[in-house]
Amino acid sequence: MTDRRSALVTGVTGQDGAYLVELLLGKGYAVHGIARDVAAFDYSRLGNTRYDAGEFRLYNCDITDEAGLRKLVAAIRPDEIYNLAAQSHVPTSLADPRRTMEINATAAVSLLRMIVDLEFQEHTRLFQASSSEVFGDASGAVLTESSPMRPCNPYAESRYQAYVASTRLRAETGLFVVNGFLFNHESPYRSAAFVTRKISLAVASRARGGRAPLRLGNLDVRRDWGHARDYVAGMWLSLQRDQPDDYIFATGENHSVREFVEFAFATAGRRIRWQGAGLHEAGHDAETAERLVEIDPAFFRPHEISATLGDASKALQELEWRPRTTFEELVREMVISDLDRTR
Ligand code: F7E
Repeated sequence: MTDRRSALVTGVTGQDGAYLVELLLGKGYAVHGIARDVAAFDYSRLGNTRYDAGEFRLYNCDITDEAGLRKLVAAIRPDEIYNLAAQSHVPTSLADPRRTMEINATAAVSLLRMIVDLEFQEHTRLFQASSSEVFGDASGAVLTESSPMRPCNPYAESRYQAYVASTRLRAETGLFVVNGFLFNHESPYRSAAFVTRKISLAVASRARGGRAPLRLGNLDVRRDWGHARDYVAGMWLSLQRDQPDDYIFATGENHSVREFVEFAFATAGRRIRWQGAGLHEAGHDAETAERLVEIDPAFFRPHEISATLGDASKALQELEWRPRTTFEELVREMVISDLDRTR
């Protein structure tokens, strides 16, 4: 690789990895992507970005393989590291808290330590992907960087631990590490394990004749949903500052799962009429009376966060970051992408 700026992106095969690689290549970086299975990297996600073997490299490495990761970090000596590797699904963290902790906390902390041990802290800056989940259920309060943190599931606990360790190491060693408290961010690349993509895929499946109703949990939880493309821009901006700090990335607007469902089906020309209540509620096509949505208790969570809402004014003031995509544009893009894909 040449003397261009270099970035190491962990978890490169995920949704955020795709957008971040595109952004960094567009800025002329030498990008080194690592993941457990780089064969899963989907080059079509890079869109029209120009890249060649000299600028973009992929490496197979599990983030929990400390020795393997250390070898790579030492050899690459990256200017920037974006730690996006994570077990990021809340229900999976309830089923497998140990693995969630290993990936999201233990491996993240050892990556930070590694930079210090290699004496790279004068040179290498690190973005640590954190989450609005660390704040727990704040009963719809508008969250800022100084809001109390009350994690209420293993996923949130793991993110919280990585946050605590990174701020401590920052104070102790001068390491340039930024925590980004990312609120829900979605796109056509989102995995179907998350509710937004589950909905957009169901709308597309219905449009091509599928008959199975979409089965969902709590329709009335509200999330501050933004577009992943906007959030990776914030990650990059946060590493360009003179001093490291922590930032909320959010839209400042929230919507219910119910609204997401209604808007997604409306994009495909269907209006939903809700009937019944509680577990017996169902969404029907207002014209044809077909049953489109039903409730499945399996998707309810033990400690649900009823609403999230973030205040990103610090990122706006210090990074000049703002979300560009509206809720309506996000839903439309996801649904249209799935309709096109299945056509
Ligand atoms: O759930 C409700 C569910 O799984 C959103 C991750 O990126 O954002 C994400 O975490 C809401 C929850 O995302 C279904 O109960 C209803 O209230 O799409 P989700 P999440 O758990 O909010 C945070 C910020 C992260 O950091 C995470 O890594 O939707 N919901 N019915 C459902 N959720 C799912 N998955 N499936 C349902 O059928």
